[in-house]
Amino acid sequence: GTPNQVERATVALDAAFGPDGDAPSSRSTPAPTVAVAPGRVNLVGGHTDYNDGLCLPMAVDRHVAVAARPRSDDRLRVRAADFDETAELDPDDDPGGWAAYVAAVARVLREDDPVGGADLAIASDVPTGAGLSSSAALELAVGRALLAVSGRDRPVADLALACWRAEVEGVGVECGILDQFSAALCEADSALFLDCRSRETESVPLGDDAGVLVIDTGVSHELTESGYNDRVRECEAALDRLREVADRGLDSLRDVDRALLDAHADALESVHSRRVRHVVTENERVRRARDALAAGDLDRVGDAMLAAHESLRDDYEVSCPELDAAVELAAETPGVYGARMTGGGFGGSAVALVDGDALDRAERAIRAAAPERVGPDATCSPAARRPAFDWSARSKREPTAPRGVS
Ligand code: GAF
Repeated sequence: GTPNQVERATVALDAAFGPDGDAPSSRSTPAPTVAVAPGRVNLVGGHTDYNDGLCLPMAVDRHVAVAARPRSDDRLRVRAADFDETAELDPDDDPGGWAAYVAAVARVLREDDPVGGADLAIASDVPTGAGLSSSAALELAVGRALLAVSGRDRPVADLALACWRAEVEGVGVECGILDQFSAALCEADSALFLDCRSRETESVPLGDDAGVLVIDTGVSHELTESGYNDRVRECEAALDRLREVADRGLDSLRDVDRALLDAHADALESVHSRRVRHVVTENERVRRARDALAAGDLDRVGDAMLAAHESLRDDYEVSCPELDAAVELAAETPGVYGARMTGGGFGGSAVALVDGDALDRAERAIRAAAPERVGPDATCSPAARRPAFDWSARSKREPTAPRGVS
């Protein structure tokens, strides 16, 4: 759980750098600042974000915690408790691995804020490569910690954008803003309707009847090595072609609707027309799911999720046999309204919307069948129980920079 990550990060900070950091011994040691950010699942709205589209993510009850103390110099020392590694980072270098995210966030923040040196320790229970956005959770928690120890403040959406830039420019994944906005803005027990063009958000409560399960296929996905950037390129190529043939201005695929696609599908390479069809229909599904969730119509949300999976599998081609098997297994489990792959795809996790009363039974049934049906390392767990540690309430009270918990 999260309190555990906060504790682990705090202990790791003192173990790695000493309780005094670089403070003169005559001064009493300040309690460390601890910043926290969650992983996410996306209920609907896959691969829409970099097309200025719509998404409906929710936070999972798994978090990255970063404990931090300011330094009197500019040095950035970081302990990663989960990897048993300690590094001193130069934000202008790319250290690779987990440290690249930390360095990139520090570099981007320092462009606008005099963010000073710090000793940091990271502890996380967001699995990596599982499609739960561990990297964005890391970026947000590091960003919050660095701002807080430097006494700086930023509106939370600005911090999310800075972390998105860190990912794109520092790590080289041409992603959209979904993951960073999810880690920054999702509230407990709610989905977040996110318009990636206007960057407007709206919390949509899940309601007491809904439960959510994560089925981790155990097949690791690595965005930097997957076909992710290929899909970004394909969308750009399709948009360029549509601009040539359509008689109206198109800023992004968000501006394409079914009528326009139908009118010009023949002008596109067939693979590009399928990619666009996914984006167009997925934006429609997000609206439908948002409205259905707000109305408590979980059947309709589940239908949108199942249709989204088919579209991601067939039109967008970012699924894999294990994800398809996970969705199929979930869909035939009593109490499940719908399921789909979540995250970038090519491995990682599926998400299932489940009748709250049937959640435990469905979890047990899926977990028991998953190793045989999905893959030897497949697991199933609830996305969120009411979190014992309410990070979202903290971030609502302190919208720009959560402070230490101790
Ligand atoms: C990954 C990316 F990082 C997100 O920006 C988003 O595109 C997602 O895949 C697919 O919806 O998580």
